[in-house]
Amino acid sequence: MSVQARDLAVEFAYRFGRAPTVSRAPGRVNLIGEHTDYNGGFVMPAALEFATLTAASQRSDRRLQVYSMIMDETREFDLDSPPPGPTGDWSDYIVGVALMLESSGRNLSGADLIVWSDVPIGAGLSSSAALEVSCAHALLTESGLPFDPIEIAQICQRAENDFVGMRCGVMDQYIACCGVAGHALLIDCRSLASRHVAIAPNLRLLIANSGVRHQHAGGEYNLRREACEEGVRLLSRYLGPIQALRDVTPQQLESKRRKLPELIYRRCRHIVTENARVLEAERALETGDFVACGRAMNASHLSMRDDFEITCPEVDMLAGLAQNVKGVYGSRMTGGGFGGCTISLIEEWAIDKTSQMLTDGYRIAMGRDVDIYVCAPSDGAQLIPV
Ligand code: GAF
Repeated sequence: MSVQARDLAVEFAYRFGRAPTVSRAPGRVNLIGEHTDYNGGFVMPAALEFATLTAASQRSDRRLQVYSMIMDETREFDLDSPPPGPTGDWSDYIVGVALMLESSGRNLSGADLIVWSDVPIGAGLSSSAALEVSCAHALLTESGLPFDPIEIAQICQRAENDFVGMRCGVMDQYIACCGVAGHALLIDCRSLASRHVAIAPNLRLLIANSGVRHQHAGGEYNLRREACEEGVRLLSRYLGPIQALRDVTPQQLESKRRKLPELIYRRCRHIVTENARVLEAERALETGDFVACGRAMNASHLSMRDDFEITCPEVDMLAGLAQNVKGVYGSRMTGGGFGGCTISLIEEWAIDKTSQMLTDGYRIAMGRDVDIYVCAPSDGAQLIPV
C-alpha cells in the first residue's frame, strides 16, 4: 500500500478531528563504508524514496498519542512521566527521540501523531532512523522549534544508543536528516562535514533484498563495535594516542599485526581498508571512473565477508550474481549486516538483465525470492505538502 501525505491527513482528521502537518524522513542505502561511522571514519550513503511519514498536530497537554498505520496500534505517553526504559516495542524509537530532544534542552509540546512507512523493516535500509527522524521533525514542528539537521541526527543517534540500546553510529540518522536528491553524501563521521557526490544520470542504484532479516540491537553489531574498541586500545600502546581506527593507516596496522590477536586484527583491517575504499569510491565517482568505484565496492564485500564477518550466504550469493552481469560495475552488501540487502552500481540499460539474473539465480541457488528496488537518491527530512 502506498500512502500519500493526503491519505495520512484524511486518516488523521478521522481519528483526531483536525488537520495535521506531515513530516517525511527517508530510509537509506549505503554505497560503501560499512561500520566505519562509529570508528570516526567515512561513509557514502544516499537517501531513498522509501520513507516514513509522520502526521502530527499539537495538543494542549504534554501527552504523546501515536497511532502506527503499519502495526494498527496506538501508544500513549506522558512527557512528564515517561517510561523508564525500552520495552522492545516500535514506540521505543519515538519515546527515545522525545526524551533525547527534551534532555537537549528543547521543551516539547504534547502531540497526536500518525506514523506510516514503506521502508522495508529489518532489511538494512534504516527503517529505524527514518522513524526517529520523521518523528523528531514532527515533534519539533508542532513545538515551534527549528530543525537543525546535523544536531538532530546526533540526538536521534543518542535515542538509539542510550534508550533503545543499539550502539549505532551516526550515518543513518545523518543521511535521513541531510540527504540530497540525485546525490550520495560523503560523510566524515568525525567532523560531521559532508560533500555531495553526484550519481551520474546513466547510473542506477539497484537494491536486492535477500529477505533475511537482521536483528541488531544488543547482538553481533555491538560485538563488532567492541572488537574495534579493543583494537584501538591495543594499537594505542604502539601508535600513540589514537582516538579511533580512523587514525590508523593500513600500513600502520600491518606493522603491528603481530601485536594483535588474529580476530581483532581482521576486524581492524576491515575498518582501515574500508575507509580507504570510501575515499577511492568518491574519487572514482567524481571522475567518472565507474569501474574503479565498482572495484572498491566488490572489495568492500569481500572485506565484510572475510574480515568483519557480517555477511551471510544469501547476500554473498546476491553480490556474486550481480558482479557477473554485464553493465554492473560493483555489488556489495549494504547496511549493518547479517542479512538485508545488496546494492549494485549499474548502467541504466542493465536494469532488466540484472533483475532477471538475480531473480533466477537466487531462486535456483537459495530456493527463495529476492525483492528488487531501483532507486533514485531523494532529499532528507522535510515537511511535505498535504
Ligand atoms: C547500521 C548502523 F545503524 C549504522 O550506524 C552503521 O554502523 C551501519 O549499520 C553499518 O555501516 O545501519
